[in-house]
Amino acid sequence: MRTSRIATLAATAALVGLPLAAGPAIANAQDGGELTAELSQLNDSGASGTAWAMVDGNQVEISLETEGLLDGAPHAQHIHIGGQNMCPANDQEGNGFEGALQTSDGADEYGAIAVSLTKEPGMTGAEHGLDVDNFPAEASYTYSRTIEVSEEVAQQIAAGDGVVVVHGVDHDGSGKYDGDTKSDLDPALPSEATDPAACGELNAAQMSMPHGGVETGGTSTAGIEYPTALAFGTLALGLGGLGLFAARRRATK
Ligand SMILES: [Cu+2]
Repeated sequence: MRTSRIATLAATAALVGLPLAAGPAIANAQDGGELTAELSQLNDSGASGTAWAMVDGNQVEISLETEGLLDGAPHAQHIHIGGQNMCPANDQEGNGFEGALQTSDGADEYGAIAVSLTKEPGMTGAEHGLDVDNFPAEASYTYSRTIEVSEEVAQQIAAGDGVVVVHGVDHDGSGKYDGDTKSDLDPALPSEATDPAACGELNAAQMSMPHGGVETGGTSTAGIEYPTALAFGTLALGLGGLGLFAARRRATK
């Protein structure tokens, strides 16, 4: 009887400790931590990828690796912010070709374009979201750029509100962007050119950026924040246990 009660108390205290343990890590990301995103396919595109981002003031250093995209066609790519700051499901249907998800169909999930991930010399504002001459145009590519954004956008990305979306899907397998459905972003383009192909939510890093300051900033920050989180969790567990024991003692008296 006594043993099972103690076991229950410990389990309850552990539950109480969990949300507290997550706190310090989130606060740390807002101070300019590292973020990562695993990109997975939308529209059954077969595309995938990984993104890393580091926010420092109003500078965002971002790297992106993709694969499985249509080769030889430009892939508009952006950081979206807004909506629920998340990705739609791969099987989510929209208003496009045979129910394909068009860019605006996912706005409730990933919001609007906040940063255009163009290559030099392309501009990076939201209004340059369809600068097709300056986007990567390979099936698999590596992209890296440090971009100046507004303070608000920097804070939103650091807080985990950014969603990386790569566009361009060859729905009919013709090997190029074509078809009668027009883009919801620009009716001069086929919808295939702008439909979302892959999406990933930028969250506090689970792995390090493959280049640039990996051994210094990223690793040491992670080394500090994790024990802090553990300490908070242990403290919460201890306090939770004490509180419950005190309540039990009062109840027995
Ligand atoms: Cu986009």
